[in-house]
Amino acid sequence: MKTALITGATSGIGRATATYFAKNHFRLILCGRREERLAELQDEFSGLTQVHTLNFDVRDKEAVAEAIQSIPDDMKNIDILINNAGNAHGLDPIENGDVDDWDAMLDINVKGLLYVSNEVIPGMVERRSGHIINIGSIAGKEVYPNGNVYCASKHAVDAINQGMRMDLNQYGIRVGAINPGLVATEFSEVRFKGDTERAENVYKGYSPLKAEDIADIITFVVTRPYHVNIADLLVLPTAQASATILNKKV
Ligand code: NDP
Ligand code: 8X3
Repeated sequence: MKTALITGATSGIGRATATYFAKNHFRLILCGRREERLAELQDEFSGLTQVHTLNFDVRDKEAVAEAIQSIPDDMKNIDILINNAGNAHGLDPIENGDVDDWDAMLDINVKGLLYVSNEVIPGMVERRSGHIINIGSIAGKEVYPNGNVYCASKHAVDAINQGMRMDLNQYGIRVGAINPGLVATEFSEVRFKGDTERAENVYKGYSPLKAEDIADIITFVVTRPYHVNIADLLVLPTAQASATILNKKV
């Protein structure tokens, strides 16, 4: 049975992916900062599969290392890494940007992804086996007004995904990105710092993707035969034609 480590498993896409993986009886290492949610997930999935939870902030290099090195021996060999933890912080024109928001996005979405990967990749290289899925975004393919630093962070994920694939190919490790458009999760709540009304408005008047849509696709990607690597996938709600073109009537 495969072992999967999912960052950002406490909400949205990560949580839905954990649910899909548990139903497929993958052994799960679930990560996030909200301990009570990790405990809930452990309870929820324990009848289906073996679950280990890790509570750390991906920004903290030492905490990332300590947490991943603490994984019990019987779950240490990670077959699948889902680099999902991330968020947008703010939606402001560059001249009004909040430097703390910029730090958060670059530290979490880019450096956090690298810190986690840095702890997991050596084992995959040693075993000449593994599959890494990086969760990018349409914001990693296009830039939209006021998206500046969030888009930069996701363009970095796109570049890292390509670079990882090239470097790890010689070890037989598969690497691919899933780049969603708008998905209704806690993403907008976080982006707008708890302004629920503004967050809900993002998804009003059309059908956004659900976290489960992306989880279903991730499950498809990681269950392909070994010779198939889905390297880069853009997934939009039907109502969305690009980062900036949204048909609110659908
Ligand atoms: P959610 O806000 O619902 O989930 C974000 C997850 O990331 C949470 O589990 C959160 O856990 C975790 N996380 C955030 N910051 C940290 C941190 N510093 N350390 C550890 N974990 C952290 O958003 P989504 O599910 O939508 O987002 C998941 C990924 O999908 C992100 O990379 C996002 O950029 C990407 N994405 C989202 C889209 C959308 O429209 N929703 C579209 C395209 C891409 P906790 O708070 O417990 O630490
Ligand atoms: C999340 C989707 O369009 O808000 O990456 O950037 S978007």
